[in-house]
Amino acid sequence: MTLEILKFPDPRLAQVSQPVTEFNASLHRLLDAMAKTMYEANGIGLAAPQVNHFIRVFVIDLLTEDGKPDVLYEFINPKLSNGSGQVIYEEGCLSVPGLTEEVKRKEAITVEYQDRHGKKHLMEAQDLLAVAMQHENDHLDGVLFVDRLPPIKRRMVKRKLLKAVTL
Ligand code: QAP
Ligand code: CO
Repeated sequence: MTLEILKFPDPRLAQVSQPVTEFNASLHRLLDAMAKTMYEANGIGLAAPQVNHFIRVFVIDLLTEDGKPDVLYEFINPKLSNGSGQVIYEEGCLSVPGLTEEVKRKEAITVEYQDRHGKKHLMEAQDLLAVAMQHENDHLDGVLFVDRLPPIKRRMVKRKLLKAVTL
């Protein structure tokens, strides 16, 4: 069973998600369904609010060179900190299909998070993993990668996206 992915300009994508308090079977079922949904959509990251669950959860798998599942990361109640350096990646999003734009992010970050059992972890990430974590963490605060573009670019891209919806 895969989940339906909310698409821009759905206002639900702008909601702020709430912390997870219960690490129970329903959380585990959601995590499993999110991974499956991400793999079927050929994504490398998916946040719970993208599938209409407004809790602070996201999954990431950077995939192998031939696009197969590699290491599946599950992050619950993540707190990103100590960002350093800058990188520019061409980002896309399963909620904004067909659009990619260059976004400036921190090159390295530290993240404190819980696993599906509620156990706390600390992780350092660089490059694509760090970028993916920043992109997914933004979803938990109702922020899309298009919101991270410089203002003129952002207006241009949003107009184009809105036009494509009403056609
Ligand atoms: C977020 O993005 C991300 O437009 C995950 O037609 C983006 O999985 C992390 C996708 C950049 C790090 C760097 C987008 C698939 C997937 C599309 C995605 C599409 C098909 C995007
Ligand atoms: Co996204």
